Amino acid sequence: MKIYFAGSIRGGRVDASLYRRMIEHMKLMGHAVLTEHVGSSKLCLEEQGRDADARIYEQDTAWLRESDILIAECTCPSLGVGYELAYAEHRDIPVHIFYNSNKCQLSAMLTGDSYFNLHPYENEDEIFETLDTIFS
Ligand code: 6K6
Repeated sequence: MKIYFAGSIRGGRVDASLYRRMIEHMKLMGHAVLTEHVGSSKLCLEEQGRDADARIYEQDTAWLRESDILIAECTCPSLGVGYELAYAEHRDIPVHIFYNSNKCQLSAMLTGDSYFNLHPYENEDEIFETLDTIFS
């Protein structure tokens, strides 16, 4: 499957290493993760100006349109990830949202939308078990 992985970038990188572990897990299952860079420790976080940011937007929305599924880690709030979730719903792309229920209160705009598959977790092992179930 082609997977779009969404995680916070300018919203904060506190969970970047978790994103990388989730991406690696999905790749080991034999899937293509189109957005591997979301787990990178070397991302540029500053605004790049309208033209450069437009290229990011065009590339990411193109990847999203060709994806079979969106996997999002939403513990760290991100406007960009919220946008991607709504974009995927609009195009009937299945969406799975992971969040640490001990660390955050997810927005009611996500928990209140029955389109989204919600996966609250308390420890990291639960994430990988759930990913195995989603892709089995
Ligand atoms: C690349 C080149 C220059 O700067 C960059 C880094 N920026 C981004 N690169 C790729 N995707 C991005 C970038 N910034 C945001 N996104 C997309 O939005 C990703 O797919 C994330 O899931 C989401 C994060 O949004 P914010 O609001 O936390 O940045």
